[in-house]
Amino acid sequence: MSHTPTQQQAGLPLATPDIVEHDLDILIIGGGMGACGAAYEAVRWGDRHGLKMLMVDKAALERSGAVAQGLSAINTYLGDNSPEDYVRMVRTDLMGLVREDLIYDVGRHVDDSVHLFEDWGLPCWIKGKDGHNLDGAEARAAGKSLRKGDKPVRSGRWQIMINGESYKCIVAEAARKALGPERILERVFIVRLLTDKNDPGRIAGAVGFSVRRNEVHIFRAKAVLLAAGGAVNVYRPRSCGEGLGRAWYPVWNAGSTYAMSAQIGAEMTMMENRFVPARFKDGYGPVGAWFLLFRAKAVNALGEDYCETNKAMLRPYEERGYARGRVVPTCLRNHMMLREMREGRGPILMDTRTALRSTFASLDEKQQKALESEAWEDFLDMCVAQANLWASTNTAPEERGSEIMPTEPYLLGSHSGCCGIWVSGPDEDWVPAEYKIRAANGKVYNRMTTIEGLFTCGDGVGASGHKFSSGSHAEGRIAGKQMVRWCVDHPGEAPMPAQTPQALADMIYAPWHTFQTYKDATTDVEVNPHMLTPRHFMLRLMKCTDEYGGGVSTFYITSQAMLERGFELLDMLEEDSARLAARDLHELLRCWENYHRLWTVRLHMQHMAFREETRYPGFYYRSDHMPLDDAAWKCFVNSVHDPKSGETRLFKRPYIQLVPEADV
Ligand code: SFD
Ligand code: AMP
Repeated sequence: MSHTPTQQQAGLPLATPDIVEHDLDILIIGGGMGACGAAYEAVRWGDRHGLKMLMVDKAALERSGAVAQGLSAINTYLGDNSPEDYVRMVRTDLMGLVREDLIYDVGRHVDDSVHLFEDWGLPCWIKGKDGHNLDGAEARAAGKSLRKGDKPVRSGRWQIMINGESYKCIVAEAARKALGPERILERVFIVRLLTDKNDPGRIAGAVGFSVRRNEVHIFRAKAVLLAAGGAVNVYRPRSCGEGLGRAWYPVWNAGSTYAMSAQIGAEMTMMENRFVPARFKDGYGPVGAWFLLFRAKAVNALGEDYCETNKAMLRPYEERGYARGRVVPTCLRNHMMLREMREGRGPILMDTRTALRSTFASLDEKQQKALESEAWEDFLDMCVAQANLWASTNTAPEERGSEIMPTEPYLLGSHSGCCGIWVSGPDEDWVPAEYKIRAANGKVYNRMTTIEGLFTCGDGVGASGHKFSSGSHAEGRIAGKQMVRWCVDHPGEAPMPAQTPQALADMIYAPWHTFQTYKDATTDVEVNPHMLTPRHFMLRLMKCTDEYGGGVSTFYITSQAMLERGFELLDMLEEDSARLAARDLHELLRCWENYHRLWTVRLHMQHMAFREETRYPGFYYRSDHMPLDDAAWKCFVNSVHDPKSGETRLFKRPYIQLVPEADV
């Protein structure tokens, strides 16, 4: 690492940042579940080869990413289930279009990550002798553990309960211990990936800047893991005004994974997919534990279980083999709820009262109290805002139900959605050639993208949802090991980026220069004809996507004509993005987050325009193509952007079924 002249740290960025250069074998972008898994495994295999590696997170590792606040459940733990059944569940939930090789691969490895979490100190609930639930502390005191084969407390078939307020701290600590502090760089936001000057199909590194000091960092690396999470605040949230910062998924993940990979020409897949979670209204509290653990029902204003009264809405999908067995796809559950809202039978309530009271009937007073605190802990472990909201609105869940609502759309690849980057599957006989990406050396590297040396995991991998926290970690471990293999197979110099460090620094600090140039044109810097603040930019972006790209204001409906108008507005926004201005380092971060949001959500809309059917009713509707059309669209929609011409090409790739049908 070389470090050019030192500058005094300052609140505001100086016009000329220091340029810090790093020469590495492996660069890990992100510090979330996937990245922590990758670091753990890359160190395990890479240290013996003396590989130089660095993890770079825009935030502080201990609390960064989606698991920052903690979680109360691990949603993927197979236990007695088979990886084949896991594939069937994910396939059914995601309307039949998934990469079964990738999902199977996660399924066969994920429990090992959960056992590591437990070893590292994560308290997991375990069934006691009498069938009662032991929380993490009680289980430990009783000498029970998942690794030893004791049975977890399951909220659902795939989900297990944890005392997970400190989940991320525990996973981050293991990554930090593996890497050591000198191989972690926090509070550095990666802006762009860099490809080789002689071969644009090969990764050469990345560039970013410190959000605490005036430094631009240039990383040259042979292998890069891009694990910067999903995209939030790409659609106008239901919350407004001072509540605007509240969202379900992590507000600090701004689509960097999708934008940066697409920009350098990586093949993307299923970017039309999105996730619209049903959540407790305004606080965005999770519903899974209520539905699955407490067996609560959601009802309309008339007290009707709308999943029963609207059963006929599922028939067209059941008839074609969707919504099979016990799994009703998440989008179709929304589909039924949305009908109630549209037809005026809202608000929709989670019937917490009946759920708690019917469970109370079989419990003594102490057990009732324990159950009540479990219900609160579900929020306190992962969504404190919802507990605050319940407390401040005098909500007693045992007395009355609480409103739930479908939220604004999120783009992600690890939860109940599947947009992301097209990657290689494992190099094994059962994986079809169509699912393998062969590198120039003739070898196949699991989880490598179509850009040589660029890997991804978690939210980054497309067509492979329902990994959640544990599966993202396991997938990071798979990618981490493969990156080591890549480096060992490619001795010698790392590829060289085409751009000079100074040109990259100038690009990154451009919004600061814009501010310097125009700040005195008016007396209020926020009202200035020459420039755009990042906040203004984001509001304009979200208004456009919401109104034209199937957001909440149109009940998730869009069409070719609507999308086309949206593209016009987004193109104008992109033109104006050259005038984004940053007053300080914080705003510089916000500017670059917004560039990433714009890229990501436009690609999402381009994919929606290409797929002429409604594959995910309840997530979005193409009003001009309402039915599912298996004959034309039972395939992946992929895209490749050509950085030279600026064109994005969309095309189909075949879906190949690997796991035979059976009821799940
Ligand atoms: O309740 C840059 N998730 C749940 N998983 C479960 O197992 N159980 C649950 O209970 C889950 N639920 C849940 C979940 C998430 C959230 C937010 C809530 C509730 C409220 C999902 C998982 O958390 C999720 O699947 C994984 O965390 C995904 O892992 P990964 O690694 O793909 O993403 P990340 O953890 O968010 O990490 C991203 C990292 O990137 C950094 N970053 N760094 C540098 N430069 C940039 N430009 C960057 N942009 C981002 C971030 O700082 C972070 O470190 S429930 O809903 O079901
Ligand atoms: P959520 O809190 O909605 O993120 O869900 C947590 C887990 O429970 C995920 O694995 C969901 O797929 C699952 N889940 C949530 N609601 C339901 C439901 N009504 N039926 C079946 N599974 C659900």
